[in-house]
Amino acid sequence: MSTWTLERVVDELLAAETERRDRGPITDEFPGLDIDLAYRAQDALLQRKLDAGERLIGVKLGLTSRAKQQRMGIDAPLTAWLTDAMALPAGVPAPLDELIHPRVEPEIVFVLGEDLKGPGITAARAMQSVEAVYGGYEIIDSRYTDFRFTLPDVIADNASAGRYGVGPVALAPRDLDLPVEACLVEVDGEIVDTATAAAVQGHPAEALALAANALAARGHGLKAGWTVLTGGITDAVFLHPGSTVSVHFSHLGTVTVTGA
Ligand code: 0L1
Ligand code: MG
Repeated sequence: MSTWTLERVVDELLAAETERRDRGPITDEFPGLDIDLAYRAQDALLQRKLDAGERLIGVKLGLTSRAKQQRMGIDAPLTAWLTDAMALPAGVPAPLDELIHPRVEPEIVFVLGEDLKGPGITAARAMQSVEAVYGGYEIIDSRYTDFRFTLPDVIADNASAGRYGVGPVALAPRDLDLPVEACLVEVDGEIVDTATAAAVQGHPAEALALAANALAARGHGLKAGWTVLTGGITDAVFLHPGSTVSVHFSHLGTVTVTGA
């Protein structure tokens, strides 16, 4: 008989994170971890972090671009939570001694000026709730060995959340043609990838609408002031000690992170 419970899923993922050790996919041992249970585990994992003093500051989407879906072999987007402990201020090196096998990916980041709750949210309606658009990055750090997981595994693991940072430029949505906003990813000065924000669901506002509608189905809404990471635009690159990843956006400036 399976000894797996929702609480054990959360315990194992939190232990992997705090002890910096990766593990096999939980679904290998617990096939009963379906999408519904995985989101309940994600919520319970968030609650543990809030109980420990972290603050909920937004949401992040995962697997919203074809580049990410193809790399991970999963063709469905997912939502996850952002807490203040994940924010890396500009110029602060990424704490590699707190991470397992971090990878960096460029993201379009929204800050909301008003609450947004589904159902029935369209991309146009979602965009009305956006106060500012930033170029940013996410450091993903799956708790699973070699980033090998199924959709329920990665949902329970809060979409591989590690750290994130935002660039120096904030633009109002009306001042940007977002789908054609380009980004260029450099590792130690070498260009490794390029894409435009249209890679994210055709328009990152589609990802925001998706989040609002998916969260509403679970009884949640997005709040004014929250940060929303709309999902990796390109594949993610490993962040090694002493190495610097820079993302140059065409209108949203440059954001840089170095592995400490
Ligand atoms: O580890 C992963 O790649 C899953 C999270 C995806 C994050 C993203 O697409 O932004
Ligand atoms: Mg991401």
